[in-house]
Amino acid sequence: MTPSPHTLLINPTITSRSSARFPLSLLHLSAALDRSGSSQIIDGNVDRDFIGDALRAIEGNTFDAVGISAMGGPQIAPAIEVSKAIRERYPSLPIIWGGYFPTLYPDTALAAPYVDYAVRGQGEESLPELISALGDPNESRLAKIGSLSWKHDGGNVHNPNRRFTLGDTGLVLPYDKLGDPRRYLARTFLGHRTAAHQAAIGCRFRCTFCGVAAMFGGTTVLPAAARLERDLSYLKYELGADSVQFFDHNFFDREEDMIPLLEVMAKLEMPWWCYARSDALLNLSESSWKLVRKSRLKMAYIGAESPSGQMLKEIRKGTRPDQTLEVAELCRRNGVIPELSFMVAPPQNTEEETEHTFAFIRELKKINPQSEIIVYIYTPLPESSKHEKERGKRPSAPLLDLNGEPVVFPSTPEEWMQPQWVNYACHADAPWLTDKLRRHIQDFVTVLRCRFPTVQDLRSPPWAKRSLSAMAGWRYRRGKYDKPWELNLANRLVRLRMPQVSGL
Ligand code: B12
Ligand code: SF4
Repeated sequence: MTPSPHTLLINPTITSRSSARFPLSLLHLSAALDRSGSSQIIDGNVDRDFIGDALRAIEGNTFDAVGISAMGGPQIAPAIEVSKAIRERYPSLPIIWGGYFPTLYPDTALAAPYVDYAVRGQGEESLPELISALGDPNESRLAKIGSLSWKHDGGNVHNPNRRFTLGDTGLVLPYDKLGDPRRYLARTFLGHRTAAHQAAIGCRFRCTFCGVAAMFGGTTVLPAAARLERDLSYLKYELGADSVQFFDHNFFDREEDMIPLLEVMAKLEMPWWCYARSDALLNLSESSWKLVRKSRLKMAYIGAESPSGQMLKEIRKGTRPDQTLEVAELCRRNGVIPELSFMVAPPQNTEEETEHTFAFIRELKKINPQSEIIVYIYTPLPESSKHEKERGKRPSAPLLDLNGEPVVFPSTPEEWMQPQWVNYACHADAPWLTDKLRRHIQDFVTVLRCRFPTVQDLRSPPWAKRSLSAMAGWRYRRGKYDKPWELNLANRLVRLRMPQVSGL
């Protein structure tokens, strides 16, 4: 009898221990792998010596492969570091990358000598199939694994995408593989013990700039209400969670499908946060809003993106600026804080769009002063990263840098580690931004977040937030954003929280 396969799963460090949430990707993969084998999880967000621990785990076990989760941005450097360390010490152990980075950039991931396989999209089916094929590696088996990208004859083979599923093992996720799972319940503005959870997967929209559209290509699958109730009840009654942050790509789908899920939420009454769209919230009937209020939705993150109808059309957002204003008012009436994100400095009409967005944000703040605002730089995905159904359709104008030269995206993981590309992946900088505009945006954001400190910040004392808000008052009123040296100085002492970096 051949022994059942054993896989090591690693989430390289991307955030601080206090911001660590359940590593849902690895929990889902682990549940799937354990049906025909076994797996171990190392989470670099809580285990700061995750590379040393990974090497020690490999030394004491016989793993068939290592699976590493990688998201573009600050996770690439530690993903490279752990992969290199494993390759050096255990050269014959296969290394598989999965997650957003290899999904969007499979050739770039495979360009690295320490990445043997890249799994695109959901890994629950592809990974166990791959691990099983590794025991008897022949090309015809590898060629049949959906969504697998692999090296062959000096080139890369990209097997066709597989369909998305919400496969249910009938059990809750294997949280006990994380040691004490309660250490992942965090104190947030939602409650004392906030859990992270993902109920549905995907999103039925196809916004051209979005990694989710690139991964799911406009599809979504919702869970059955009984499953949601089972999962949330476990978090509430077994682990003691008192609130939930939903990582669903876009929580509110069609109203008729949402009602059974909202009924579950209304029954459990755990304050919650989710991603949503203005049109979906505006389309909810009063009876659904009643459920939403009962369920204690505290905050909805809504991609407002731009105040320009033209730009919203170009990026295929499918919502309008007037809907953004309307949803801010609707949320106010229903006691939900809208967390509205904007993308400034697009490659065309860069300065004009940015100023227009600042003016629109001020308008929103008048309608609903509680609105929280997130300002990102617009950093579109390269054409090659789009979902295969979208590639080549409606290509956007070529991206040019400040010198008018075409923007060339990195072709290796190491290049993605360079600060300018980490910033690009984090929507924090773009090659067409002048120093002057970059500073102007930073200054606007400083004035705005000092004037309106986020409710998500539990760290800074209330007196400090009040003082900063008062200090920023005259600048905000007069629109004098540039060089807010006094706020920068005060900020260094107070260190206001940045939800766009750390999440809740
Ligand atoms: C939690 C989260 C984080 C956490 C960290 C998560 C972690 N790894 O520890 C934090 C808050 C730190 C974070 C940060 C960032 N994030 Co983030 N994050 C998410 C979020 C909300 C949930 C991820 C999740 O757990 N999903 C649930 C699990 C089940 O799905 P999954 O992770 O996709 O995993 C599945 C597959 O990807 C695959 N898979 C994953 N890993 C592996 C590994 C192997 C071996 C295999 C085979 C398969 C596989 O199989 C899994 C199971 O199906 C997603 C949005 C979303 N809903 O997915 C954004 C998201 C992934 N983040 C994103 C981004 C861009 C960022 C940032 C880099 C930038 C930013 N400004 O937001 C920042 C970094 C900021 C900074 N300066 O430090 C984007 C990625 C898009 C892209 N273009 O790459 C997303 C999609 C949000 C969005 N809509 O734009 N993030
Ligand atoms: S609605 Fe949101 S999650 Fe869906 S594709 Fe658009 S930006 Fe991405």
